[in-house]
Amino acid sequence: MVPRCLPPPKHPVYKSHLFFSLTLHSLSHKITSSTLLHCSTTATEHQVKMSDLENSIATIIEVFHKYSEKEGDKHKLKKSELRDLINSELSSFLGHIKDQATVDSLMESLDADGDSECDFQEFMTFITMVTICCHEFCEHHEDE
Ligand SMILES: [Ca+2]
Ligand SMILES: [Ca+2]
Repeated sequence: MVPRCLPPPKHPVYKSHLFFSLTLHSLSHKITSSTLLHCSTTATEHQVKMSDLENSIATIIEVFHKYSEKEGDKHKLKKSELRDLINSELSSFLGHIKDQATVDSLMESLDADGDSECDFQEFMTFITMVTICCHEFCEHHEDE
């Protein structure tokens, strides 16, 4: 089931979720260094099979870095990197970004710290919004 009728990137529905607080710090203490070691070991050596959810988390991290490392700061997406990521990895859900104004507007929405780039935390807010929209879309269509 792939939702294909999500609102475009500039749609207000995304902004409404923008500031919901991810309590990252309350979660981070639960992720011990051994968990991180386990993750990196399994990702590189495939010694232990990761679950679907763990695989999805690893994929999100991997995809972010695939694009963030292309130009400039390796840990942040500049506008062109963000556009390329969406056009290559999210176009089934969000469509293609063709004009600069859409990229500018999206970056403005995501850029919480105002450095004109999208870091991983800002990216995760975006992925969370898209995921929530997908979930709402699926629930809505299940009820019909
Ligand atoms: Ca970059
Ligand atoms: Ca930023």
